Amino acid sequence: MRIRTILALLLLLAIFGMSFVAAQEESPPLRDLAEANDIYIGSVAWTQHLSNPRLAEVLGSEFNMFVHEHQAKFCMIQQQRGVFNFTDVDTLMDFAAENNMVVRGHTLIWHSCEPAWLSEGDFSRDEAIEIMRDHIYTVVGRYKGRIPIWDVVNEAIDGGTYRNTPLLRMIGEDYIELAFQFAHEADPDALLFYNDYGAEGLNAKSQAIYDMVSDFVARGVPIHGVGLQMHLQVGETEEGNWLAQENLRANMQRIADLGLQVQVTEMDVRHGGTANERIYQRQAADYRRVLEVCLDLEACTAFIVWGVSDNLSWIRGWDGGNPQAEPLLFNSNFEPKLAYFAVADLLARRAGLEPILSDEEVDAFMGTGEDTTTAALPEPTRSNPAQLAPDPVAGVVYYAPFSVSITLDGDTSDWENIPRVTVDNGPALPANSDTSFSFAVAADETSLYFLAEVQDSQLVYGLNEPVSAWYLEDSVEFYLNTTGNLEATAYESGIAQIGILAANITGSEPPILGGSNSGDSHISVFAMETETGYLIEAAVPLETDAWSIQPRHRATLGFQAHLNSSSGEGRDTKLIWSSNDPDDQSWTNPSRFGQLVLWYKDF
Ligand code: 9MR
Repeated sequence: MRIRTILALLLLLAIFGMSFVAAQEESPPLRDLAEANDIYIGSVAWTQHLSNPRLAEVLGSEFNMFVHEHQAKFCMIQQQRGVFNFTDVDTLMDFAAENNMVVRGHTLIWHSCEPAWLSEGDFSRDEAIEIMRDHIYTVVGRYKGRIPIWDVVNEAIDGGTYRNTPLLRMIGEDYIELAFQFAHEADPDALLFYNDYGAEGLNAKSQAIYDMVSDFVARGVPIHGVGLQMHLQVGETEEGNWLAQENLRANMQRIADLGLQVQVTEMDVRHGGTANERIYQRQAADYRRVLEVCLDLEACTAFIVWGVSDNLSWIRGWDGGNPQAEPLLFNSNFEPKLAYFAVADLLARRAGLEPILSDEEVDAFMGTGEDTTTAALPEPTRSNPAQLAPDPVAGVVYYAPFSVSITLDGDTSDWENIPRVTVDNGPALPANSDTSFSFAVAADETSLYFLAEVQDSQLVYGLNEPVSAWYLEDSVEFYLNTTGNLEATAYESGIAQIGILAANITGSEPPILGGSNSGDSHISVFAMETETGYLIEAAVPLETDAWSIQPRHRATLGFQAHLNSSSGEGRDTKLIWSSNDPDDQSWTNPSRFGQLVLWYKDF
């Protein structure tokens, strides 16, 4: 069925107040299409959801894999030590069996759902191991042969290291492999997965997971797969982003190369505010791009969405979520959305079946679209192999390596091999050509770091009132747009012009700053005079009230660097990095910035 027909039908039904006749009736259910591709398509529920007949019908007819959304977790099954309650899990198992769905067990060990008696208890290593063994043996043993796949350990890595969980503190890092060992002993035929979020592409977290599971494989710890949760923000898979297909593919491929399976275990695509047509389109494209990478890879064996209909999504109740979010394949009336058809159509095409959408309909949401924020850039290259990120593209993009930790101390040896850009051009050039600056940017898991080395034969600072006239004297400006909308033409929260005055040479605390929203940056500054001018090192937290910058490969920010210099009275020099800002408009128009792209240094 064509989208236009569906929309017309929806409109008619809305007008006449009739109940919706599922538009998917004319295309095969997702589960048939998935089977034709030899892959599972799954979704989740709580027992209470099943009392809604519409939900039960959609879940049972569209999906061939079932996951307990919450009720098979440790804190739900063993609320008191030694007292196991399987009522809810059994209800869900019966539903799955009646609907001929394969069950994926979720999850045995997860720090977020440990009963208080365990997480707050004071157990020795041996006691904690015994508790873990007992829980895993009892749960896995009970469903032996009926739950063929388990998420054994969930979310045990945080950033690039082991998460500090109660079991880690009681047992040590080997609690993870012990859990796999016990699950294997309880059901030697079950496939055992490690599952996590925020590690779908290439970043420190996915590297830590890769290192851990490689080590398990090498040492014969029984592990069979890695679950990539895939809780996405709309647009995260778009070209140039950290989850663009090439990055997702690279991560999945390296896991597959270890002989492990990969499953997309909890996909949803959230968005801010109220959804609109464009959000539905970009969301459909995100679903389709992830599914496409999965279908390309034989090792990717399941594609699971975290909920059936938008109203039941966990995102609506989550603190960091959105009560209006529509992140799933079905809307709150259980009607299939564009994302549903994007998924169904790809499954149909890949199985050689009749397409469900026309090529034009697919192009309409997959097309790069007029509001994508990244312009076409040349393929990143590195002229110096030791350099930690690709060469900057003059005036357009700066690739900032991470994780590189920098100390703000005036010693620039920690900036070695970080790309350096010299800026000696701009709308007001120094009369005696004595002024220029070079800058560099890097990141670690907590901060963005900036270096500016200014050549200037005459330092002028401390003359002007910082709030209104700061830019009339010697100062460096770094600009950031963290909103994801690089086309923004006005300042708003998340966009900052951070003017760092040479006056900081005096060691002022807090630093002397100027510029729109500069206070939002919570920047730390070290400044000192040098033989040829002055130097500034600065750090901006990745998490502030105004922004949350993800330290991920290819995360893209708007970025600009300026220099103001004075030889006595007022500013006589203005140097600008971004070639999109020849006439000094960045202070009022952030669309004039260039781009800062974070680059995972091992990539
Ligand atoms: O969707 C689940 C929600 O119903 C539960 O209340 C919540 C409890 O913390 O867990 C949610 O599912 C999580 C999953 O188990 C692990 N990955 C993140 C999911 C969303 O929080």
